Amino acid sequence: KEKLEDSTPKQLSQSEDARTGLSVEALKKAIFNNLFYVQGKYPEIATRNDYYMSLAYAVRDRLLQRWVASVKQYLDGRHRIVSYLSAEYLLGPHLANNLINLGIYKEVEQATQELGINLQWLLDKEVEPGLGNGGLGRLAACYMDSLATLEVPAIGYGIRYQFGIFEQEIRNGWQVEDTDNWLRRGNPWEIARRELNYEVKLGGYVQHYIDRDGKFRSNWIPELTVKGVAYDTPILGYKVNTTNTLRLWKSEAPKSFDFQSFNSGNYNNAVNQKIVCENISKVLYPNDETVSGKILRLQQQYFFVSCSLQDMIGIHLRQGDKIEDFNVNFAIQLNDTHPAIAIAEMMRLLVDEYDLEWVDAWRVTTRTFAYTNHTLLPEALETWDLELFGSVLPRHLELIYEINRRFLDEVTIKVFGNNNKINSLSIIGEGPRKFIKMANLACAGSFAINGVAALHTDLLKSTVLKDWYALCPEKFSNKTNGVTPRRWLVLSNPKLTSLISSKIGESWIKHLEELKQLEAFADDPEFQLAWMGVKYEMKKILCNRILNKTGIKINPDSLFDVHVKRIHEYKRQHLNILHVIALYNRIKKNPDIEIVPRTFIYAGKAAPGYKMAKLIIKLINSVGEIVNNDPDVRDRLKVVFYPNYNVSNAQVIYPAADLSIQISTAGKEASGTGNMKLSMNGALTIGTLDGANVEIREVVGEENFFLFGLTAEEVAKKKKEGYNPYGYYLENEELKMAIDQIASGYFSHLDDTIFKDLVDNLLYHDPFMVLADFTSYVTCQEKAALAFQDKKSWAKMSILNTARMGKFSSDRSIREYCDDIWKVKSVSVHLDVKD
Ligand code: CRA
Repeated sequence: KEKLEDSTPKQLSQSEDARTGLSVEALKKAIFNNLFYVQGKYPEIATRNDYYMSLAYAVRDRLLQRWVASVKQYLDGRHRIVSYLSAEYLLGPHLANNLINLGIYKEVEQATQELGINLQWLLDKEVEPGLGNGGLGRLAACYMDSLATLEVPAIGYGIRYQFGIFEQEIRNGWQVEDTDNWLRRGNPWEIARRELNYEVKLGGYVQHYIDRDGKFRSNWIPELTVKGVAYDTPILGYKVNTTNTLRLWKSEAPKSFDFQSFNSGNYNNAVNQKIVCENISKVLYPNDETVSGKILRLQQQYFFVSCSLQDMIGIHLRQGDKIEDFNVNFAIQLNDTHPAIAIAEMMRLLVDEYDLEWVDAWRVTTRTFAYTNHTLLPEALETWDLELFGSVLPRHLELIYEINRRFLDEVTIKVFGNNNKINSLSIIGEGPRKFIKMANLACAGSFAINGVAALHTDLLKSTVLKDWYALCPEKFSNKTNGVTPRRWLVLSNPKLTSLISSKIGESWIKHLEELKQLEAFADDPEFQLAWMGVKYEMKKILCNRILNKTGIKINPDSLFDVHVKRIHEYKRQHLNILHVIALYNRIKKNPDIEIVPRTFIYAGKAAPGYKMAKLIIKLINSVGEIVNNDPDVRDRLKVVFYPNYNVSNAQVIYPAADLSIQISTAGKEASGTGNMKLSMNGALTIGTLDGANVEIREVVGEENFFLFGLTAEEVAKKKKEGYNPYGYYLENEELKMAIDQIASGYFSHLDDTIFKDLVDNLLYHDPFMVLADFTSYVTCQEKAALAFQDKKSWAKMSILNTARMGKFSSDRSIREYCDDIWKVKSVSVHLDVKD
């Protein structure tokens, strides 16, 4: 009886309650209790990790209270739910974000201080979950934040990788990868729901038979069955009670041992099976925008999709609703084609397991799914060798054939006689080996298709998905990406946040368009001074970090030229380094030249198998070694490669940037999101008309944006006409000298072999038109340097950049998805008990 009373609402309602209270006293009590009862320690012997865990559990308790209320309300009220299917979630550290969203950052700061510990010291202890490669995974994380903040009932589904994106070290200028053992000290933010598990079949064959009612049936006899166990992480919205679920699946063997093998003495076999099953969720594929075509990857995709669909159907049926009405309760968004197998899996579940007729099943499926395309790069468009696919998913292969047959029957009527069109729309690709085109499966099975920036959507319609657009224009729309201002301003730039709020109040944090009010202060000298003062402080913090990490001392007064993102030829980190070399040569030619001091800050990971990207990292570091140590340079130029770019590091880098480098070849970067985060933090952009840059320039104004380079149209035209990079090399003396130096070993201790592949590629192929854009880039950079010298006008441009970034809040993106695609409404969540 006593126990029951302990958990009555009466207890919960006290603001001093150690489990739910938000006062400093309650929080202190909670941390202390957890140190004792969760960590089993007392202050004298507690480690920093013990304190981190104690605080994290204290915060989690507060989330759980809101989470339970949210789930209950969603189910009781029978609300429509958005389900986001994504193979990646690049979440970043949870603790500080949860403190901000709970609105208790200050209270916790005080509580920890009174306990004699420094909050920052604990925050730094958190190992971030790096369950994504880059933009796509981070976008999923921003969208989870916005969904909760906008009080939209939503579940994020994905994979609980035991090892996330590798950790990058730089040794002798080269990238070296280390495994990311993020779970080694446990994860206080997740709750393992052992009871919530599903079986997933893999491999084997399909039997066909006619049942007693004369119905044609298929029976999939798998070679292997794995079990997916749910691990839930609560995702709290900003200053609301809504707490949604991020449900990640871990793969396990259905029984720890295969008893048959075990009993017959085949111990190895039994243990092997366990390993094979656990391998599925073991590690994230570290490729951004390239597909690997490996069996394990297909198994990963199918594994998480199957668990997620079974889970959703379970939720749906438990509400007492008919399976035919699944699409009334759920809208499923496919984050690129990685989860597109869901379309075939949905058909399998409906037809094989729930006995629906094909047409009924297809109606439900095509009213459920919507597909976001994130790239135009051909190497990122997923296809599976048909034989490989059939060996993993034999039943799905049959289903895809049937989907395709029926679909092509329909299409043939519309585009009669046009075989090229039919081939391009077919889900099965013909060739020496047949293959399955996942983008086509996604398009055929979805009611909505969207790109991630205006230019990207236009290019989708006119190139990669041209025939789809002609076939079903009504499915297409644009949803320009956005980022959450909670993490990317409030959390990473608290000083700028206070400065902004001191002028316009705090409601901009939820309504980013309100930043517009800052325009009124753009000319105010006092505000400009304060604004640039914050920037300077953030630059000094970054200086210290860089000194600690790389040993390089940089000058906070110099222009911080920031190029941070995955390393890829299309993102053209090498164009930037050619500019560095050109400036260096100007100094060497005339050591007394007037030049704006600059620090070039690079960061980003290269896919471990991407040779050219790794070579670009080596080149950056090699140029840095020469430039940073040349006495003639007199510290006016510094090149830094900040190792292991991840969410935590990004949070320190963005606020310190002066110039945001967004120089991808036009037409290649679908959107970009770092461009938005940098501009929000008051950096000015130098960029091409690519991805969301186009829209950023539109809102900040062309006078506050440094534009250069070929347009997407010009790039396409040049390519068609036959592009000759060598001509550009001969034409521009600075370019020629820079390339000659790289080739001759000027930056590599006279080793003229290291960069040969890179140089040859630029001179004779240059698929991303680095040389064509060089002159225009260098000239534009001169303009930027000149502008930087005029402190007042720079401050004004910087303020206007931030002031006009309202559009790029992920809240705006999510609102558009909700209204145009998902047709879902928000639900405000109330706690049963009032504080
Ligand atoms: N690599 C695009 O390249 C875009 C993000 C999120 C990417 C970025 O320009 O901002 O998606 N594409 O929409 C991708 O992952 C599979 O394609 C990315 O992160």
